Amino acid sequence: MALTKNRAVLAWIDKQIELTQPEQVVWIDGTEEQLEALRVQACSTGELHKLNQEKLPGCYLHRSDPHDVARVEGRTFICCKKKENAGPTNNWMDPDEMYAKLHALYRGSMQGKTMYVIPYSMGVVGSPFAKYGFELTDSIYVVLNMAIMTRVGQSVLDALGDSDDFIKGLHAKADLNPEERYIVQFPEDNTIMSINSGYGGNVLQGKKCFALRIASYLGEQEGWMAEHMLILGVQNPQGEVRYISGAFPSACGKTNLAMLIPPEGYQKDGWKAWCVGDDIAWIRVGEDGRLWAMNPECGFFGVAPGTNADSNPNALASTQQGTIFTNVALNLEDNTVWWEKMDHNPPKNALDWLGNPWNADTASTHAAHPNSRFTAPAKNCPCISPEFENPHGVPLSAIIFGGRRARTAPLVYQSRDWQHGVFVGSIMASETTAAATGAVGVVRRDPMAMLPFCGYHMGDYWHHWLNMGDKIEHKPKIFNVNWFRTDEEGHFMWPGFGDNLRVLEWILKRAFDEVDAKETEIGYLPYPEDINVKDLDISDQVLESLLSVDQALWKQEAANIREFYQGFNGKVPKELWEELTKLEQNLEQA
Ligand code: GTP
Ligand code: SPV
Ligand code: MN
Repeated sequence: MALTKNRAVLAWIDKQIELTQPEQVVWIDGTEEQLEALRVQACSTGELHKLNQEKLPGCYLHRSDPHDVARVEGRTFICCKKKENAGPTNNWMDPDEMYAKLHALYRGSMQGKTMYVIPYSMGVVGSPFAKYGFELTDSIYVVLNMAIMTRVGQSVLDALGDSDDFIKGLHAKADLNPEERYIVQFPEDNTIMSINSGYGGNVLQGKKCFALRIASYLGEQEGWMAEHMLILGVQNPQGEVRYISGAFPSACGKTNLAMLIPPEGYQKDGWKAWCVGDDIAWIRVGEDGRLWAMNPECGFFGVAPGTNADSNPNALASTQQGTIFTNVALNLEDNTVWWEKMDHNPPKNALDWLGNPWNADTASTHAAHPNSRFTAPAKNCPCISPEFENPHGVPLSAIIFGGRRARTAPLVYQSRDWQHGVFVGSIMASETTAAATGAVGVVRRDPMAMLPFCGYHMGDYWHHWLNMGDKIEHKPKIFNVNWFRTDEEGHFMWPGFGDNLRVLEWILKRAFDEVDAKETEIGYLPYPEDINVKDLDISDQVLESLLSVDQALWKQEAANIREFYQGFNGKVPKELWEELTKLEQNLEQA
């Protein structure tokens, strides 16, 4: 039975029922009883596998279709009326044409199935900054994941009341045909439609589809920002907590940085780190003239491989209860999960992510898929910030951009000012990862880590960043970091993970004018002695190399940026062209 009298909601849902023809419709009220009944049902059909409830209470394993294991950027569309408003970095189709195509695919696709109606909120329900949406889906896996990642159920309907301000989302697994897979955003209609996938960012619509693609468009209209950013609080020995947000491309370290554990020496001195968010930030100018960031999600959809007691103990702890694992290996010894680098004790009797027998002694393939994930409730995280549920979010002192670059980008540098900072974000580049289908390890430009997530023209998005700068009285300082520099032999030169706090310390000192820096062609770099390397096994030579600017590489970089900018049909803001020219001149004069 419908859980609301909202006419706009009911009228829209009726149309989707008529289109997809489900056998029955079930409204998700958000109660534990209902969710538990769905888990039981999913286990009975094999959609979920119940794990060892003593070791992993409330935890389940799901295997997606082997051809449906990552976001599909080539099949993701922004359908606005004018093609030029989607810009050169998005796939576009005329909305009418796309609706016609999709309606043909959705027609009758839920026959004999149940349609679940998920009312969900991005942000704390009732917060002035929360936004509400519905996802209609034929997948219990989607329902259970959305119930971890977002706030779902009756409270959302009550908060929405009879308003027609909601996001309309329809998802059908259909027959999972990759050739007919579509992830489509209609920003002008507040509408999301995804079909023929059952995986991650393709179908958990609150995440990338709504909280980034649609929300970035709304942000431009309404004067705020939706960004692919983690949010972290760093508490110094004086007890002050200073907040940082950071944009890194998919599988480039947001979850890890967000849950950072300070190195031992720092802990002894009283440093602490608090996680506010690990993937998405909604950012506004506060009445106090500072920039405030909130995390619209309430769970983590994190990369499993590489997560372990050394690299990210907080993430590991977050997955010990109430978690859904997707495409990891099943350890048959004790009915628990395993993935690459989880520990030094890989199972000999396991099923790999495909469900095939796997033995560490003889295997020549991965046990877990490289993009296997955990969906864990944020409240499980030992370092979750006391401000996590603050509807206003937290005030930002610094914004960092970063990517995976074997060369070129130094460990850290600071932009000269907001405009230069926007330039630094716009020229971000990173090696591609398994988070999206396609080649891995290829360097591509990924401005602000938003290349796959910006719901409108990237040039207009850069204008929006510049305009926001004019509205912020107390601007956060903007930095770029790179944890992924490698030496001649391909080894990482910087230890990374918890030791990244050493770089954050410098960043926050710069944000509060507490330390000097060296002016270079690309911006301000630390003097090597200002990066605390106490207890680290790193030579002066390596540190110096991490903090150097390679002229030849940067000249190539500048030429490549010029070419990149030329692909934006004249929509790159003149301020960014000026910054590029300045960079080229600086490199010429050096
Ligand atoms: P999405 O969820 O796809 O947006 O990814 P993310 O940005 O949250 O990336 P995540 O923190 O899950 O890290 C992805 C991979 O990068 C993992 O394999 C990590 O082990 C690795 N990684 C993260 N931080 C560091 C670091 O500081 N140094 C090194 N060398 N690797 C890191
Ligand atoms: C990413 O790819 O940036 C993710 C995972 O956070 S997904 O939800 O699949 O987009
Ligand atoms: Mn992400």
